[in-house]
Amino acid sequence: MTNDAQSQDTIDGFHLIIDALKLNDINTLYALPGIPITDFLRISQAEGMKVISFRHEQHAGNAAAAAGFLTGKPGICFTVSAPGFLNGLTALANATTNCFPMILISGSSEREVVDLQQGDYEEMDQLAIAKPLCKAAYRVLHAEDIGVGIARAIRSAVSGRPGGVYLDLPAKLFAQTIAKDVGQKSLIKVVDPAPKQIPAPEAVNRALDLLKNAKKPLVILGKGAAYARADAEIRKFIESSGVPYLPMSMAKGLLPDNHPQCASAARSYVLAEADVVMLVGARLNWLLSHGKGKTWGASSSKEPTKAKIIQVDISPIEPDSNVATAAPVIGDIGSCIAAFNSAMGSSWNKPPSDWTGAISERKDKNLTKMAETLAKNPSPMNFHSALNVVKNKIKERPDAILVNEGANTLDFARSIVDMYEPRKRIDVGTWGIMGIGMGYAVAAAVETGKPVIAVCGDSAFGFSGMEVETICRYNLPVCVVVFNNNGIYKGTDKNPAGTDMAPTQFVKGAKYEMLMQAFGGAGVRAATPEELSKAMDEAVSSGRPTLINAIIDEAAGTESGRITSLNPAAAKKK
Ligand code: ADP
Ligand code: TPW
Ligand code: MG
Repeated sequence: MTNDAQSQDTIDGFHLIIDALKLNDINTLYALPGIPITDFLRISQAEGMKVISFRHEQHAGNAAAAAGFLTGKPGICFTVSAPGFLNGLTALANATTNCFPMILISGSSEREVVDLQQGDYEEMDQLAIAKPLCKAAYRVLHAEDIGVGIARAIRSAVSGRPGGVYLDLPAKLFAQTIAKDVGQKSLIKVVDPAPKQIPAPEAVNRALDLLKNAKKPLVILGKGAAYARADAEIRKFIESSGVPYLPMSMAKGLLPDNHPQCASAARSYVLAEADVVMLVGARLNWLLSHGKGKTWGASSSKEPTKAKIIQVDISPIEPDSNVATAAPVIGDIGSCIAAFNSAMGSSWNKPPSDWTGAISERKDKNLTKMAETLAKNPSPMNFHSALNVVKNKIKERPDAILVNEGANTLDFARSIVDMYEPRKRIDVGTWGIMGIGMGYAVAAAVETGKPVIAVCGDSAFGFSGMEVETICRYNLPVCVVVFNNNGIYKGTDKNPAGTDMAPTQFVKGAKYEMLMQAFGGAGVRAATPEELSKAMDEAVSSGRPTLINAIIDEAAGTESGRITSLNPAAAKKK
């Protein structure tokens, strides 16, 4: 048999991996090439896959995670062995923490050499290292198992509580060949990868009884509710129940932030006062003060809320994680909320008007106060006057995706910039992690084709700043707005010893716009709201990669944004 005849009858690992992914409607790879995956990426591209090649694996991983959240399919990141794998691991762990489905697929060195620790090129027992940091981890050694490996990874990433999955592919696997018909038969199209999970009727009724008898009910929508894509059912439930709701940051826009029942502008009041709180795809973690303390109207930091908790979540072990849960409702949010909607019937009484009235009163007062602050035009700009511009842009383009990271830049944007459509805001998430900016922005542009506005603190931007080259290379419609206050939180810290600059300070007057110019994109300095507005308009209408260096008063920020109290020194002062 000639070589040609042989290759017609056989199929190699490269093609089996590509075919297995394609069979499951996965057509985009976020990656960084090198041994042993360079050829794999070349062949993938030749076979029609979209391959987005990054400058650092962490951002390829973050892109895959954001793709997972935005599409509901696992985002795929490919890395090289040891150092590349480790660079991608932060993103895998972050995706798992955020409940985003992604698969980190990494090439690895040969098992025989790794296991005997004989010092292979980039030797590392990657599977063992990944395992505690993700939802599931698998390794494929034989070409005939590629189909099963990819199928298991997909199902693990998206079923139940979504999360990150690691798939280890030793270098030898790629070039292994098997008979073509055997190979093709070994591939699996995953049927119903994220099956519905129907809640028990008694759990639904228990929760509804609580909600019905509440004097001061409150719903909290989290990013799990945004991820669930049950937008119409959720809106129907909120509107027909009449219960006020608070969106967590990535649930903003699930219902428009200017909805009359949105209680964001009276957040402290509703959390402290509510007597029944229904969590929908939101954990009672640090972002909600663990359900304890002053935030919840309790007298000490260890005292739990007096509110009765209803928790709608797909994870059966999430209830009672921080305070007692009176009514757990376990199932997928779409099925749970649909069950609520049908069990509520037509005789549902809306919450008492003294509760909704008191909320409206506070909202009006706070919104008026905020409008006054936003209308001020200080020089240099502060967070408020610059974010007022971003607020107006998102109002004009509610379909744009807002990526947001930083401390003050994040906290202020979260409360000032209203969102109007679901899954349009992606940010630092559960960990409050810096460095997601450019990876998320790339994925948002690639997956949605919509304009992307990335509002990043100058420190936050620095973590992924080199990816502006990636943005230019793929000519993505991304407008990065760097909130440049010369540092972390502020630019005004002093080093008491008077030698080096303080650890939170950066070079003053840095020209971040030049970074984008270096790769052929547009770079603009904006020192006033007018300049910022004009530059953002141009960026969004042209779709050209743009970086706007927005000059913010270096004294305007607060230490750690809104979480100053978590600093150990602050705890000491208490
Ligand atoms: P936030 O940070 O917005 O408060 P979290 O990440 O803390 O949100 O919580 C998200 C929750 O949503 C997790 O507990 C997760 O199990 C849950 N979740 C994710 N997807 C679904 C789904 N489809 N159905 C039900 N619960 C879900
Ligand atoms: C991976 C700690 C939290 S916020 C922040 C850091 C370094 C930067 C804040 O400065 P920035 O924003 O972005 O300029 P602003 O507007 O307040 O000036 N490493 C990681 N994640 C986190 N969260 C940190 C460090 C941190
Ligand atoms: Mg800063």
